[in-house]
Parts: sequence; C-alpha cells; structure tokens
Amino acid sequence: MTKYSLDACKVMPIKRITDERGDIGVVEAGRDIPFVVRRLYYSYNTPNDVVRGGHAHKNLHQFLFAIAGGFDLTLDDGTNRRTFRLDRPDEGIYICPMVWRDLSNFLPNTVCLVMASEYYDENDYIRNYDEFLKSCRVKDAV
Ligand code: T46
Repeated sequence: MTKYSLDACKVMPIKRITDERGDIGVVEAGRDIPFVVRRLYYSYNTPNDVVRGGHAHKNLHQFLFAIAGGFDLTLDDGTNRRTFRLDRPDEGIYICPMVWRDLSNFLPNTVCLVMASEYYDENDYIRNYDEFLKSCRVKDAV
C-alpha cells in the first residue's frame, strides 16, 4: 500500500503569462501536476462562516486553488496537520490521497477550482474522522 503523507502535498506556482491585456494562468495535466485530469469542479457563493471538506479520499489526487478570493485549507494526514492560505490565482496546492481536508474563512466572491484525477465517486470518500484515523493506522502498519 502506498504511504501518503502531508509531505507529498505541495504548494505549487501556476504558470503565468502576462502582457498588456492582463494575465493567463496555465496548468497542464501530467506536466505541471502529477496526474491526468478526469474532472474539474468549483465551489462558489460559499458563506464566510462555512467549513467545506471534512473528509479524505482513498485514491483521489487533486490540485486546488483560489481562482478568485481566498480561503484557508487545513490538511491532516493523521499524524501532522497544517493550514495554508490560498488567496492567489497563480498558486495552487497538490493534495494526495489519504489526507483529511477542511476549507474555511472564505472571502466574499471566492471561487475554489479543483482539478481531480477521477470521476466523482462517493465510495472514495472517508467522511468520518475516526474511520480516517483507523485507515491511517492500517496504512502505517503495512
Ligand atoms: C474535496 C473538496 C475540496 C458531485 O455530485 N460531484 C462532484 O464532482 C462533487 C465535487 C460533489 N458532488 C456532490 C456530492 C455532494 O452531494 O455535491 C455535494 C457537495 O459535495 P461535498 O460535500 O463533497 O463538497 P465539499 O466542498 O465539502 O468537498 C469538495 C469535494 O467533494 C472534495 O472532493 O476535496 O471539495
């Protein structure tokens, strides 16, 4: 079983092409991020006092960034926890499988864009934190 940890989750710059008309941000799957993209989704109209996420994924790889606005992203691999502020369209974060995530403190008009390695599959979610911790211990024991 692959051991995933917070160390694998990296903040990465997004390529930025600038001229007098403004900026273009470019993310190329398999080149700039370490997986093929099968799905793209985004959250918006998120109230400031809401926490999204509250789960981990068994197999899903994701690259996530604030295309507008900003929010806090807390990642937890069952041993370590770290909070990142994502508030610029030229910087994203790669999240590997088996990492719990919470998204909070959304600025007004935030759009959180996510590039995902798989189609939507509810069976890939671990939505219970105790169950997540148990899965981490099994992973560590292998
Ligand atoms: C993640 C964070 C960052 C779908 O039907 N298809 C989809 O592709 C997605 C993403 C969601 N849904 C349904 C499932 C739920 O009934 O939309 C509803 C809301 O999803 P969820 O509560 O999982 O939303 P978030 O914002 O808590 O989590 C989402 C992603 O699900 C998750 O993979 O890492 O954004």
